[in-house]
Amino acid sequence: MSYDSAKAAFADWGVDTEAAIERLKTVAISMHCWQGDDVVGFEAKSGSSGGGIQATGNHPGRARTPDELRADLEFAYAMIPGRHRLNLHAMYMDTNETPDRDEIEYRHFAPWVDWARSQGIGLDFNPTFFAHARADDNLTLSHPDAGIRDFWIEHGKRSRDIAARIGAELGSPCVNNIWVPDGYKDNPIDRMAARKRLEASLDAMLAQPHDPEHMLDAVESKLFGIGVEACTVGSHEFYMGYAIRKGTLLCLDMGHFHPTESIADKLSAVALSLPRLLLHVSRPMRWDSDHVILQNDDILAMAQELVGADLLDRTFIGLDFFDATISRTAAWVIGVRNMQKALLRALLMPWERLRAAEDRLDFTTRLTVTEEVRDLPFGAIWAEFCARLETPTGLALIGELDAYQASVAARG
Ligand code: RNT
Ligand code: ZN
Repeated sequence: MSYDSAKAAFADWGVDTEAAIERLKTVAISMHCWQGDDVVGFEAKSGSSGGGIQATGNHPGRARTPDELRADLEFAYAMIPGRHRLNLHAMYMDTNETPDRDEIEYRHFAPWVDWARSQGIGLDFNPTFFAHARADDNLTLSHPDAGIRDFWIEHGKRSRDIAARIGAELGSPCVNNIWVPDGYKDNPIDRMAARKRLEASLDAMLAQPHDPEHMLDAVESKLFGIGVEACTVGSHEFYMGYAIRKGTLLCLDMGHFHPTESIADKLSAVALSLPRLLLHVSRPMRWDSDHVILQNDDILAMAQELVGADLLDRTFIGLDFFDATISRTAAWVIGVRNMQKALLRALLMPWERLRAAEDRLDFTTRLTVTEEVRDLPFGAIWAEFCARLETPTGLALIGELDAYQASVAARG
């Protein structure tokens, strides 16, 4: 179907496709560097990520160096319409030096900033509290040993300084997201002591104020992880209270709640108490498995809430998944595009008609409308969006993805 016919079909429902396309152009999604190399990073070490997170699979083509990762990222961004961001983790430093986590400095990340500037993209940042000997017990900021806590507090402080400098260099606030794996495999005796230690460590880490034009702190909760089944110190309640009291962003990861909970439902609730939110859009399957996101009900519901509750301007959208059984570049491209498609579908909903039906308790009409508009020619609008931003779709996209994967498959 041509764009003009599709535009007319939406116009019949009172939906302006041009406005939707223009709005979607302004949404930058923070693409996570760690899908490109199975959460390994570039420190002088080897081994698994630990902390209960794990990429599974051995598809050829894993990026082994910062240059390989940047090449893969450049390809992926070329396959994604619009201008987006890169979400870096501290363990992705680019340097010949071998600083420990409590020794990192801006210069170890400066090549990423030069590259981001050349690409015209913004950067976000994360301290790395896992994949390290001092995190092997799945206790970092809440460790009973003050020496270990201090080590991680120093890492967190340095990460904030680096993130602030990145944001200043690029002229765009760098979201610095704090996730720690801390928890207990079996029932702890003193949860309160652990949570008080985490709180005190966070307070020490966050004590130094930074210009919000350069850096924004975020804290990420979790329900449980492999090896920390009984208690996660930084639970949802812990961080929701902390974020409200301390004025940080709250990060909601879609894999970090009970599987029957709707994370979309939480947005409007927490947004009443928090001016800004961060999302880790992910797809948990039976556990926090971090599958590549689909255009499934969970993602569509999330996008609908962002649009319907008018939260797009105060929510930072980051992705968090890692699949090593498929082309890693294709995983990025599919995931980011699916987030955009979900947002476009939400932007193309007849909101006024739906709200009016709900307000007069006409739930029949509300349901009829949501189900009928699924049949509108969304694909033609998406194709037009991609064409205007010179990005391939369909078979042409698959050809590009295949050719790039073939070009990296020989990496060792
Ligand atoms: C882990 C958290 C966290 C990590 C990244 C790599 O469960 O989701 O966000 O995935 O920091
Ligand atoms: Zn996450």
